[in-house]
Amino acid sequence: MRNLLQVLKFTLIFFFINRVVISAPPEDPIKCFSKNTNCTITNASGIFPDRSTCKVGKAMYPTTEEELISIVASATKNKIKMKVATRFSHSIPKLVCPDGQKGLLISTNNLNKILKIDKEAKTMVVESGVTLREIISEAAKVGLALPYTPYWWGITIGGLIATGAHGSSLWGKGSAVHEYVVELRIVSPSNSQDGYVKVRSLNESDQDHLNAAKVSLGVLGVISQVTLQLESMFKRSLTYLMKDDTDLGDEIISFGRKHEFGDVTWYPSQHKVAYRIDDRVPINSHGDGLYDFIAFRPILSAELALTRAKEEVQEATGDANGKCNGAKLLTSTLASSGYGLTNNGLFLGYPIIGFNNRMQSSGSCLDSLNDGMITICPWEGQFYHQTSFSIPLSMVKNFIEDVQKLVELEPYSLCGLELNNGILMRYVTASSAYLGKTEDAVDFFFTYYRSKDPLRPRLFEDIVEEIEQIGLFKYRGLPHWGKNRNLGFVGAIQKYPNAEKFLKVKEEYDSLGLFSSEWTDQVLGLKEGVTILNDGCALEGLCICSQDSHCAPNYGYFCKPGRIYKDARVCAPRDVKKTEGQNVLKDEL
Ligand SMILES: Cc1cc2nc3c(=O)[nH]c(=O)nc-3n(C[C@H](O)[C@H](O)[C@H](O)COP(=O)(O)OP(=O)(O)OC[C@H]3O[C@@H](n4cnc5c(N)ncnc54)[C@H](O)[C@@H]3O)c2cc1C
Ligand SMILES: *[C@@H]1O[C@H](CO)[C@@H](O)[C@H](O)[C@H]1NC(C)=O
Ligand SMILES: *[C@@H]1O[C@H](CO)[C@@H](O)[C@H](O)[C@H]1NC(C)=O
Ligand SMILES: CC(=O)N[C@H]1CO[C@H](CO)[C@@H](O)[C@@H]1O
Repeated sequence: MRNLLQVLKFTLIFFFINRVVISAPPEDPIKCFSKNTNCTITNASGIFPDRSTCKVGKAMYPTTEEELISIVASATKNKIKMKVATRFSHSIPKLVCPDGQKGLLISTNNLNKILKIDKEAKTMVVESGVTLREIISEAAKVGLALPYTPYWWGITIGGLIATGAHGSSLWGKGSAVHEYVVELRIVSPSNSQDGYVKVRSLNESDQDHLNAAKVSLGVLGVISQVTLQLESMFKRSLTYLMKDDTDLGDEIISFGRKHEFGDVTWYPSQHKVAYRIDDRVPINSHGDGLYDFIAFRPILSAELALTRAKEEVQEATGDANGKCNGAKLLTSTLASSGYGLTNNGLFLGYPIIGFNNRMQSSGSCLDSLNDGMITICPWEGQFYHQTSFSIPLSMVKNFIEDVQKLVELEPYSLCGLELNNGILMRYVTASSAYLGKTEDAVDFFFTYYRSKDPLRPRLFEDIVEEIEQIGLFKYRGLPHWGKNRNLGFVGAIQKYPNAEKFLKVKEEYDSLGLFSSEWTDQVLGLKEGVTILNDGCALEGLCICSQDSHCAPNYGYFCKPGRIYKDARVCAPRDVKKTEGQNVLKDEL
């Protein structure tokens, strides 16, 4: 009870502060020492998986396609490596970094105009730096909707399609935004006869190129414009239902087929599942719902610092039980506050019915981002790893049961995931995009603690690593291109039967590889070295351990086979039976 009051108090404080905060646009992730030269770029979480800094020679901010064309032409003429940067840079892997220190970043920050909305054809033409938030709200103004989108709206159309970003649905063409791209314009290097640049407009009459360009990882050139197929605005009705997780493996597929926008959040240590029952309803259904997801709202930076400090202490003292109690409180607080859902400004229970544009994505913390001291997005100043892969429907049940077996062996092991909103499971469908999903699948998304000290192991590190390897290798999960640690991309390209076709288009569009980097070559299987071997590399997900030094022998963590997946190699405490240093009080759960 006291804890609940505490939470309420914080909520009131941050509502109040929210009102007095002056909105400021997010800071540009590109920082330059002198005017647009000698720059660095970080991802939004401030750090790449390998903790390196990305230095570039120059950053440019075209405002029109003409300017963009001349920038690409001039860089091509001078054989300068290029990469596209966005105003957000929200991807975790090092996709955005050109090789060497003389590279060029072309920011889409000022390519941010909505060019055309055709109400008859229900299409929208936007420049590639336009944000998801604007697309949703501008479409809604004329009664149109992009049906399925990522849940966070602080990303650009260029960046999100380049990494295959998605929402959750098995219906129709599924939840990936690139499925609704009917045309795009892309600016790529070319030979001197062409003036060193070529602009292509791709539509469905050129399936081969469009299938390559939809999910491009940014290696084909700069997408300057995107045409999206929208539909008429509709309403949705959403209810969260918390259930026991015993039959999750049996339920998962039928649930996805039954509910157009359904998703599932799993709290495996609590044996609980929150089913998001989310369906289209007639437009005249009563309700003015809004989903302002709590985890995407601004939060006091002081409160965040406290949360982090608490988890650091729990890690240092091996207080798995503390994590589990924290997770239980968080899960129940979120559930009882409706996760951020309201109707006419209040949450009084389900269902919440509202227009699609108010229910599909959110991110109110964007409005107060980087205002210095007061409120920030909840993930800033945190330090975490993210793993996200999709597992074909035919194997999802097995995967879930494997995770359940691990929880049986170590009941407290996944509370750390639950402290970070649990395991989010979303539906995605097979795509014609060459680097899109190869089968209908469930995407699993995990966020977990990362130590500031790269040589320090995490609590129950072995169990989470084993789950990661079971997903990626036993069931051949496809990594989300915009998330994951290095090991997520081991052998990834071999899982795509159309990879060769993609590489052919890449060769045609950019034979010099000016938009490629060592990292994208490694991810695309053109170079060795997705993983990095050094002391502690497995702790950081830079490698799969093959010897003890890849773990943390000083802290008693050694490289060992998995508990149930013997092919896994994980960093585990010497005596797993006693789970050394993991101070577990059985009666508390
Ligand atoms: C809080 C949060 C929530 C998220 N939620 C979801 C979710 O619900 N579902 C989901 O699938 N993902 C989600 N993501 C991941 C997100 O969708 C991806 O990281 C996305 O790629 C980020 O887009 P961005 O605009 O920041 O692009 P960036 O990360 O800046 O760029 C990504 C890549 O695309 C390239 N690129 C960008 N623009 C262009 C262009 N115009 N032409 C060519 N190449 C280009 C870049 O060079 C880079 O290689 C989330 C991320 C965060 C931080
Ligand atoms: C930029 O970096 C180059 C090479 O590292 C250096 O020679 C030059 O002086 C730097 N310029 C500025 C303005 O810092
Ligand atoms: C598709 O592109 C081709 C070549 O640019 C063009 O001739 C054709 O009209 C386009 N089709 C549609 C439906 O826009
Ligand atoms: C846009 C953004 O969030 N940038 C962050 C990048 O990382 C640094 C720390 O390395 C943060 O201070 C920035 O806010």
